[in-house]
Amino acid sequence: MSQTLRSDKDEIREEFSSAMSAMYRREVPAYGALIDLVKGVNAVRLAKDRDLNDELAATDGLARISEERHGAIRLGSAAELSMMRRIFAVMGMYPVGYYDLSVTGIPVHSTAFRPTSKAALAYNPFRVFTSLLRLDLIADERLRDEAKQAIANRNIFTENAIMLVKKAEKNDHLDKADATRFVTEVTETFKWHAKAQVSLDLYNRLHDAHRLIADIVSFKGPHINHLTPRTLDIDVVQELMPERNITPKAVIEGPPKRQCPILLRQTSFKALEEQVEFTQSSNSTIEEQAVMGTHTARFGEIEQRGVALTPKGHALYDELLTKTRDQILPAADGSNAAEYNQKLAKTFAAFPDDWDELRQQELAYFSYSLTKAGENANNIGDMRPSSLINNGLIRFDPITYEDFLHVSAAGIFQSNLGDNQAKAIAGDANQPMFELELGAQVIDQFAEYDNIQQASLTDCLDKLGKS
Ligand code: OOG
Ligand code: NI
Repeated sequence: MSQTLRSDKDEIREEFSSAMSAMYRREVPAYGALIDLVKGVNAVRLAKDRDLNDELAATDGLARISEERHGAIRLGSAAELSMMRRIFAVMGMYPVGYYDLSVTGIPVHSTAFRPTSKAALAYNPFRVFTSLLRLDLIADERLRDEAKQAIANRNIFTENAIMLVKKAEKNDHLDKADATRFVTEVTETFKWHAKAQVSLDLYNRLHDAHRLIADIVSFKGPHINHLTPRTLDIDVVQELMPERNITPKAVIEGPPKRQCPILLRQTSFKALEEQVEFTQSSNSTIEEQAVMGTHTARFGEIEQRGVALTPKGHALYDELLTKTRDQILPAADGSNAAEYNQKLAKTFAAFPDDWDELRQQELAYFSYSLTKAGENANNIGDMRPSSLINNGLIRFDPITYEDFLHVSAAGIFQSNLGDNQAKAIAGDANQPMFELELGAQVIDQFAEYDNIQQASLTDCLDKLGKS
């Protein structure tokens, strides 16, 4: 029973991920160009790199690569967030992690909805970084009330979507026809609206408080603001982007280029400036023509994913990144990009760059599986896992990082805010408030990786024990 249920959710998630991609391709042509570029680079890389091929095959990661992506949305209220949680649950996507962006001057806090089990991730790992506006961080009381009112007046979900969520929750299942209808209805929520739900005057005041507040409050829905394919070689894609008339950010966010990729490296291209029709001010008495303006919201991004780090590894990553950024911050115009990359690489020399060392020092998570020799082995006695590895009976492969990075996420937000927009918003992390708004607790990412690692090792030892 639970097997069929799981695959239900997986199929809905896959259908949804494709529908979003098709929609974004229509809405933002540069995204289509980027997808084509990434596909080409991935194919070349896989053809050249046998080890990478083997590693992806061993962790069930090969099939998912070309379909893999994440998106991001920003919501306005607890009601929107908790309904979104219920919608994602129908697709087998659950809130993992808490990201406090207020520390970087952005008035939101966030989670990532994604599948969690090894099988579901291998099937389709689609994730959506989901942020919630923190009205409590808007200083101006009148503006805060106007923003709250505008959010309260909108309904970002279709009636059918809500009806189908309730049906799925009740029966723990959606049949094929309902599943397809569900995907169509839910996709509506993510589409772009060229008509704002506020006046240009209110938009401008929201925008003055923070550009992101205007983006969240001004529209009838939480348009998907980017969709990010996964590349197997981000340095090559970054280099080739200008040839396709896409201008990337000056530097790649995250760790430097390494033999053993860790966590996540990302780069993005600037948001589009789009025409928007605003409502007439409520106090205007004469019939005005539509008030036209512009808004920058939607951008493109690519990422390369590496191994998930343990808390110890994550702490080392944070330490080295802070150390780098204490010495140099990448300039938006790219003028110090080479120097930044050099400093970053130099500082990160302190992070072991060898799979076995990363494993032995417990800096990263690995998935264990039997080698051919392991499958044929008998009488292994009471060998310890390390000897089983040394004797070639068990192999280990990096577990892909499925989550996001705080500093990188902040950088991505900024890339779409113009370069000097980092206004100081005093804030503090408030995970309990977020969980109250979400209507659930967020899942601890480390526990998830640890479970997958443990289960793979136990599985190997069981199989060896039986032979
Ligand atoms: C989300 C930014 C976070 C990432 O890849 O780190 C993100 C946003 O701009 O709404 O998507
Ligand atoms: Ni992103």
